[in-house]
Amino acid sequence: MIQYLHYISDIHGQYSDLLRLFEYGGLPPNANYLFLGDYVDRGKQSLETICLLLAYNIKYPENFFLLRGNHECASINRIYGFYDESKRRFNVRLWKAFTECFNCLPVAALIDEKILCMHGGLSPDLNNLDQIRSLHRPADVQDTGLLCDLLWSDPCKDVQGWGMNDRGVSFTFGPDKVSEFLQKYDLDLICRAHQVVEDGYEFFADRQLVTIFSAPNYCGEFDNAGAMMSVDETLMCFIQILKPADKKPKFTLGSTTTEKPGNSPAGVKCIKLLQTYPNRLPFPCSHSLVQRHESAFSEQKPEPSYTMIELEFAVKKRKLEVRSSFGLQT
Ligand SMILES: [Mn+2]
Repeated sequence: MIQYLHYISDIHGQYSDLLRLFEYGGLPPNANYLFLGDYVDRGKQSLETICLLLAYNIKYPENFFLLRGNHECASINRIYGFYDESKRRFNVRLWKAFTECFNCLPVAALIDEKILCMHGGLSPDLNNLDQIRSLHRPADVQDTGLLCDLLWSDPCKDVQGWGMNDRGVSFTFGPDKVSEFLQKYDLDLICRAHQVVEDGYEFFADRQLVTIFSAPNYCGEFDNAGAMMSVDETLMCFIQILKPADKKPKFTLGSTTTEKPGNSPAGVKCIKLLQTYPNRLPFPCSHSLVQRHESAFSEQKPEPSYTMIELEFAVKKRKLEVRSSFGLQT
């Protein structure tokens, strides 16, 4: 039986889309998940989103992992929606409790010693993976430095080495930096999030880096697809794409498939968070929330307004095979 680890990123409070992704990937502990951050802000249901994810993380600590995104930071989610939602629906104290929790989240993970995962990207200050392991927590995200870059930086194909970042925070890095980094640490792939990409996924630097963005129709302002990447024990990657159904496909190549990986226990041999969770992460929610959300999940069936596309690629050979597609990037 093929077993998978699913990567999801950037839910941004789009709770019903999160439920839809669970419907395709399967629920823990029958499926394994690594989330790449940005759970809150922008969307309408940041609280449902982060509570369900934290509850699963507590209930299934061997199968369900959450990394920190740049929105898991008080100075950001004070402005972009999470604070307002917390205050409107509960109180400011709850928002502060989440801030304490976010300040403890790990920021990077290593899969089978070959795939390095983080929300943003590389940092000019990163010279040794032990630097990530020894980042002090709880930590607020500063305007510069290693933690900031891991959460904020972006790849840029027009850059050689390090460049300015239009966000006004951190840097951009070129394909040369990705190659150099992978070679130095004997890694095969960097898997990151942080940027809206049209198809929900986008390769960079000859498939040495992949961006995954899982919120389809981001903010209701983009008509992007949302993607979930799944990796099996041979590090074969499968990308499933949620395409908004009202968006007319550019090309129709055969039928879409609803065959789904998942529904099986751990296949990836070793998921190592570069930082472990503290013994008592100050979670402002409890196990009972899982039960509440699990019943909510069975009641709130997502509407079938999305189509699913699947493709696969071998990390090592960087080979991409499109199993059925609407004319996507290959
Ligand atoms: Mn982000």
